[in-house]
Amino acid sequence: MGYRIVVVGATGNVGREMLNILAERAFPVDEIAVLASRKSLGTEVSFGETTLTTKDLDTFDFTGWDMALFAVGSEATKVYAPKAAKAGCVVIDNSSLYRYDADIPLIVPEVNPQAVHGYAKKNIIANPNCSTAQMVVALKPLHDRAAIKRVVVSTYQSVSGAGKEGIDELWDQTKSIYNPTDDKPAKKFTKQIAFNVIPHIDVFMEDGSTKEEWKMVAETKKIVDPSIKVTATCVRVPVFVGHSEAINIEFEDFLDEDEARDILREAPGVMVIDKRENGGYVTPVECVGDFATFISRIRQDSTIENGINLWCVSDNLRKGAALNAVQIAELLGRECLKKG
Ligand code: 11C
Repeated sequence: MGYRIVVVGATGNVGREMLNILAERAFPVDEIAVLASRKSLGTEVSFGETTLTTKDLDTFDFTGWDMALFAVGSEATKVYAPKAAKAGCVVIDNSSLYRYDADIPLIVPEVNPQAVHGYAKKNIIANPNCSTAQMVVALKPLHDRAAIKRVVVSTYQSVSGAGKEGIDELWDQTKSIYNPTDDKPAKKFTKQIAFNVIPHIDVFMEDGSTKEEWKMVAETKKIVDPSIKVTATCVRVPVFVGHSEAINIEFEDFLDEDEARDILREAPGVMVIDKRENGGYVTPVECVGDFATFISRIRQDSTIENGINLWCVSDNLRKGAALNAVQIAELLGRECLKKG
């Protein structure tokens, strides 16, 4: 016996990945409904070997459905997630709307699976930001061994984090560089993204950081440990899919680089590719379509007593969004909504 599942925002990049991953991981589905806004109504999407036609989110009745995976912006989530939750359908939400609500669990299943039991307070579970998800998968097993004091992270985030418009802008601008009569000025991004990097993701906060940077701080504290200090610089780079992060970690206790590598090799969701030779590390193009968070370049930071540097790469549409949401659905099913 399986679940009655709804995917909200099924025509977007993340919604489509959710459907792919539900099928790839053979999630026990009895029935699936795919919902979209009016403008995408009737669009066909693939679910394994089958083709599904989107229904109207506005008029959909969530009663009797077990879980709804939401992949729409905060505005639409604010309207429809409470409707679903009230109807008894557990919402797994990919937007940032509920992440910082103390009554709503924010979950990365490899890191804080025990938090799933908190779902019942509001019938909602939040999925973290992509740049946080991959980082905490790497941090947690190291924190368990040597207690992390402080993290300094610089991100290299792909344009797919900004949705289809981000992907289109990089593609069109890259082509236009070779055809100067076809100028493609920045629209989605604040500056040219082709052959450039932009140290600005999401809106500016009062302290000069950006909201993306703030999210990495707040979400790491909520998911892993509130005592961990995090400082982040988030940068958009001309890569289609796959976020990369250079992470510097300071621990309470000494942790040798070889032990860190061994710990990460055993850690759930992590794949260590770390050879000290040309190409002995993972780059974003190699992680696309994969489930793992890849860790490379693990090495001692010799400028502090207890420090490690590493390089962390993952598919932002998968571990950073759709995969993590499906893993939450699996966890919820296993722990709280058992069937059969
Ligand atoms: C980006 N990380 O790369 C963002 C996308 O809070 O879920 C995801 C934003 C979020 O632009």
